[in-house]
Amino acid sequence: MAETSQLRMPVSGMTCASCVRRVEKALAAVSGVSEAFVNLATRSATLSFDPSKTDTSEMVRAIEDAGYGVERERIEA
Ligand code: 9UX
Repeated sequence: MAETSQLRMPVSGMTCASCVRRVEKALAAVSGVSEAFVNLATRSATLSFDPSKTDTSEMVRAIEDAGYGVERERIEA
């Protein structure tokens, strides 16, 4: 049975709705991520993922590779 974990991370550098879609797409492309919602108003990403398939650092890297930033110390499990 697949396990699902959730976490929320602050995303910096987003200024428009296209940014939101870019970050959501980058996160959804990570193997093990089942849901990725990005909120422009709160500048945060809410993620559901299988912890046996991916981890925080991989999801952070996906955001950074898309050209945005994450304040690692403010990631909430
Ligand atoms: Mo909007 Mo975001 O024109 O990198 S896509 S600012």
